[in-house]
Amino acid sequence: MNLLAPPKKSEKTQVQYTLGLFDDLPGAPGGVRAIGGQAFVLEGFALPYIAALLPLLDSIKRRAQIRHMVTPGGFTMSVGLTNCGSLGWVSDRQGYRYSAVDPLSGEPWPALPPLMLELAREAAQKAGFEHFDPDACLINHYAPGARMSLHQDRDEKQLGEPIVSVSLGLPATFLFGGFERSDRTQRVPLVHGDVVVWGGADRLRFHGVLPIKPAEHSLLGPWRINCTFRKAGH
Ligand code: MD3
Ligand code: FE
Repeated sequence: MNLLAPPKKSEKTQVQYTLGLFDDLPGAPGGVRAIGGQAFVLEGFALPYIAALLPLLDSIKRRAQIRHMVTPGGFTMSVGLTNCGSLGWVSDRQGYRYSAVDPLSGEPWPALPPLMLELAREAAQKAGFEHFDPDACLINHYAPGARMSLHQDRDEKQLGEPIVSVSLGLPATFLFGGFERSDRTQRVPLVHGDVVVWGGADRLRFHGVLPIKPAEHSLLGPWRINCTFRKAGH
């Protein structure tokens, strides 16, 4: 497979609008869809990184296993997760927080590999956020049927920093809401290789993921993996 080729027609979702600003970037594998004032889908942006990225994710999972965390309300999440970076997101009956150690092993989380840092930085820059310096990468694993209910991400110390998310494997419908849980949501289809960057005002919108439809992905089998890069500490 030529990883530098543009995404196949079949992998493309409907284009909402493309910003002329990005049209002449050399080597851009796909278009850019704006889904909010400061939220952008970079179509296929991660495709050139995937061959190198998958073995890095395997190695992270060997050292910090995928687990299903319990929410403060006592529900077990359908999404399995792990982390890399100097901080990792954890949840238990006490609440949500970032922790420098993996509570299962008592060890620090695996380091953020340079290639993953580069992917996150390049994507943030393409969306207009310079000098993104993430210290946490949350790696979510969705089997068919797994979902993420509407929530806000507000545990990070610097809410001015963007979040970069990389979608791999099975397609998903991302729900992008407003600033109140009850606000209407926009459905954003995401496919393998898409990268989404959220910043500014859009950073605090409610969001979630609809249940993943049963299917097999040619590289990842019956899984969707989503890596979200965050600046969680100071
Ligand atoms: C939009 N993950 O881990 S992408 C999460 O696909 C999370 O696994 C989803 O929501 C997933 O918290 C969605 C990441 C994402 C992260 C933060 C956001 C999207 C966001 C903050 C504001 C708006
Ligand atoms: Fe989130």
